[in-house]
Parts: sequence; C-alpha cells; structure tokens
Amino acid sequence: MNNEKGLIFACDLQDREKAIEITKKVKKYIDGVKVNYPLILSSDINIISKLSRYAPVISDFKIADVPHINKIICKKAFENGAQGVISHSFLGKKSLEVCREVADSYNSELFSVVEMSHSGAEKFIHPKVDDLCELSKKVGVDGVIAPGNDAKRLRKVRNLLGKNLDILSPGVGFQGGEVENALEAGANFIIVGRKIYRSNKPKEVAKELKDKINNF
Ligand code: OMP
Repeated sequence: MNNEKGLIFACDLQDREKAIEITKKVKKYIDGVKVNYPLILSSDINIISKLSRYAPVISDFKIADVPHINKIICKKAFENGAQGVISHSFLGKKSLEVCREVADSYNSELFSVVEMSHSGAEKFIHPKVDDLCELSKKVGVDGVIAPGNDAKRLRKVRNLLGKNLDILSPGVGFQGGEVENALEAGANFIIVGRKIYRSNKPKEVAKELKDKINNF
C-alpha cells in the first residue's frame, strides 16, 4: 500500500456493470478495491483488470490450498492486474511462502488472514492467532487481515505484529465496527463493502469514511 492509512472498497456486488459504476463513483476516496468470489464468479477474472483502472485491486481469493495450487491462483490474479492477493495463513509455511514468491515476481503485495470478523472464527482461528501472526511475519507478508469490529482482537494482532506491517480491517459498517475504534485498536486500512454499495449515495458514504480516516 502506498499510503499509511486508507479506505479499501470491498466490491462484493454480483452485477459487473454495477460494480464498475460504483467503483468509478467512489474512486476518488478509496486506496484500493477488494475483489472477492461474489464478483469474480458472477462475471469473470477480467473484472480485475477492468477495476484496476480506477484503484489498485486486491484479489481476495482467501487462498487456502496446497503450495502448487496456491502458486497458480496467485499467478492468475497478478496476470490479470491485481496488485495484491489475500491468502489464508493456516495452511502453513510452504503454502504461504509460494504466495510470497509469486507476489515478489510481480512486484506485488501479499496479505494474510490471521483473524476474522465473524463469530465462527472463535473455535478455529482465535486460538491460533499467535501462531498465524508469527508465521505471517516469518514469511514476510506486507500486511494482514484482522477484524475492525473487535477492538480487543485487533489490538492483540497489532501487538503481535509490531508497527511495521499493515493491518487491513473489515467489519466496519454492516458488521458493527466503527472506523475510529478500528484505527484506535491498530488498523491502518479499513475495508468496507455493503455500507458503500448498498447505499443510494455511495460516493457520499465513501467520502465520509475517508474523511474519518484522514481526520483520525
Ligand atoms: P461488508 O461487511 O459488506 O463491509 O464486507 C466485508 C468484506 O470483508 C467482505 O468482502 C468479506 O469477504 C471481507 N472480510 C470479512 O468480512 N471478514 C473477515 O474476517 C475477513 C474479510 C476479508 O478477508 O476481507
């Protein structure tokens, strides 16, 4: 990421044209656009290069497979113009390392999931956060994903990571989180989807979020 903090638009729409239209509308206020399965499966992989005209695209495949498959997934994302990918980290060192290698070969970024924003993370993710952060640091990710709607867990991730890595935090808006609380707890990029794309005034909502981030 080029900035120290910022707003990432989670473009989870299932309508390609609408996704492009809203991304265009909010481009002035966003530092990145995150593309996930809902949009890619409803359109095609070229949506990455299309949206990258308006903002750097983070391809959120939440990669979680054996190393040689992870390698192909990363390549597909970067070949199509992504500037970053999101991988899970619980698959272990080798699986995350290949993502790092491919990202490096495209001069691009790698983010790993070390915590999640939904209650289902309680059993399998929360107890492993120390290990997932340690592995992510060892592999040399550019940043991690941690919940913007759970200040306690977010703060813990920030403490485990230290100051230098980016934390990209979803969970603000429809999942109950607030920009200021997330930034206060250690996030530097805020990921927001529905609050923007379900609004009748996406541009205004994005501006308001961006102003809050800038004024923090
Ligand atoms: P909204 O709740 O609509 O703002 O969307 C949240 C976005 O963040 C979606 O694209 C999710 O895939 C993503 N996300 C989470 O909601 N929780 C997580 O723990 C991790 C992610 C993510 O990896 O981006």
